[in-house]
Amino acid sequence: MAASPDSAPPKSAVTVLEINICNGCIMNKQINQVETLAILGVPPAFDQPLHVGRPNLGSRQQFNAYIESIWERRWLTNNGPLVQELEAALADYLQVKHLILVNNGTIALEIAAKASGLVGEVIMPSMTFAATPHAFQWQGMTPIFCDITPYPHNIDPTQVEALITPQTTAVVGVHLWGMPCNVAALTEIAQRHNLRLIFDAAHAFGCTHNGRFIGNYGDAEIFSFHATKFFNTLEGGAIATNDDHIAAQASAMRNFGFTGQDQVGFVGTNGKMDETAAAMGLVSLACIDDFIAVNQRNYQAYKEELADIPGIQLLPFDEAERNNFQYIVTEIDETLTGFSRDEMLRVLQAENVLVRRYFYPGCHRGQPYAASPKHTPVPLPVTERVVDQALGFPTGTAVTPDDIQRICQILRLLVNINSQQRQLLKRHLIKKL
Ligand code: T4K
Repeated sequence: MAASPDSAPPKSAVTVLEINICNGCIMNKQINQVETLAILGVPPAFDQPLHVGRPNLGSRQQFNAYIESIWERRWLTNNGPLVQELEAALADYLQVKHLILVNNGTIALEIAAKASGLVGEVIMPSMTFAATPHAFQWQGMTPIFCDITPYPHNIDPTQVEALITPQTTAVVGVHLWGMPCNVAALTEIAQRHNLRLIFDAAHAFGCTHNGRFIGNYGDAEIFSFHATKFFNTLEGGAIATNDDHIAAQASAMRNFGFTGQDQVGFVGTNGKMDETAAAMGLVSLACIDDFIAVNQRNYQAYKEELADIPGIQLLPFDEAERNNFQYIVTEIDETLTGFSRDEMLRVLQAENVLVRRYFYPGCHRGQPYAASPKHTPVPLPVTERVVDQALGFPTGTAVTPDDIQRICQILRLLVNINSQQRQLLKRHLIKKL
C-alpha cells in the first residue's frame, strides 16, 4: 500500500531526508528510519488506535447471565440485590467498614464532601482531573490549589499549612496514578488544624499504602469505576470510610436524603448505582487479578524498553506495595530527547498511539479557576512543569508487550536521530500545526 499523493510529505522534506515511501516497508513497517514515521505521511505503525483507558472487559457470558437475572427480577435500581452484593464484596476486598456504591466518582466526591460537613475552602492539588475541584466548586465551596511533589505527583504536605485560613475545612489528597499521597503528613496536619481529610482515590482502587488498602485512610476516600478505569462498572464510583456517621449520611444522601420511607432527613442527590452497573462490577471483580497481572506485565515491558531511552522517565510504582499499574506515566525531558512532550505526542498519535497529556494544562489554568486568583494564592512551579512534561501511554488488556516494543521503537528512533533530521522533523511538525 503506497501513501496517497495527498498524504505524502512536502517535497523539501522528501529531498533532504531522502524519504523513500516504498510498498514493502509500509505494510509491516520497520520503525528504524525517520522516513518510516507516519507524521511524514506514510501509514501508521498500528492499524487500530491504541487508547489510554480502553476498557477491560471480563466474561461476556457472565455479564449476560446477570442481565438475564435482572430481567427476571424486574429490579433495576434503588439498592438492588446486585448493588448490595457488589458493595459487600468490595468492602470485603478493601477490608473497609463501609463502602457505598454510587453512580460515578464525581458524585462520590460531592457526597463525601457533604457527608463530611465541608463548607468554605478546601485545599487540593491542581494536578488532577477536573472532576476533583468541580465536585467542591459545584457545591459552593472554594478549591484552593496547592503544589505537588516531583514524585509522586501528589499534594505537597509541606505547602499545605501555608494555605490554611479560618475558612478552610478540609484537605483533599489525590492518589494520582494510584500512587499514595503522604498520608501520615497530611493526617498530622489535618488533626492539628481540626480539618477533614478526604482522599480522591479515583485511580487507586486495589492499591495499598503501608500494606493496607487505599479506602481506609482519612475521613473518607472515593473511587471511580468509570469505563476507563482498570476495574469498571461502566459508570460508577464509591465512598469508602471507617466512620459510621459519614457512612450513614452518605448512604442517605445518595438517595435524595431519605432516612426512612417518606422521611427526608437532609438534602441529598441521586447517586444511586443501577443493577447493570453492579453486574459489570461483579464481572470485573471476578477478573481483577488478571487485569492487574496484565497491567503489571505491561508496566514491566515499558520499564525494560524505556530503560535505555534517555529523557523519557517512567514514573515507578513502589513495588513493595500492591499496585493496579493502570497508569503508565512518563516525564519527557526535552533537553535529553530533543523533542518536547507535545511534539512526541503528535508523532505518536500519527502512529495511532493515542498518548494523553493527563492533566494538561492543570486545573488552576482552566475555568472557572483561572478567572479568580483566590483559587491559586501561591505559585505552582512543580505542577506547571509536570503538566508540560507528563505523557500517559496505553496499557490494559487491549495492549500487548509487542505493541509496547513497537511504541518504544518509535521513541528510540526519535531520541536517536541526528540533529539535521531532528530539525527537519520539527519543521514538519510546525507546518502541520
Ligand atoms: N478524580 C479523578 C482523579 C479522576 O481521574 C476522575 C475521572 C474523577 C475524579 C471522576 O470520576 P468519574 O466521575 O469519571 O467516575 C476519563 C474518564 O471519563 C474519567 O473517568 C477519568 N477520571 C479521566 C482521567 O479520564 P477521558 O476524557 O480521558 O475519557 P475519553 O472519553 O477520552 O476516553 C479515554 C480513551 O478510552 C479514549 O481514547 C477512548 C477509550 N474509550 C473510552 C470509553 C469511555 C473506549 O475505548 N471505550 C469507552 O467506553 O476521561
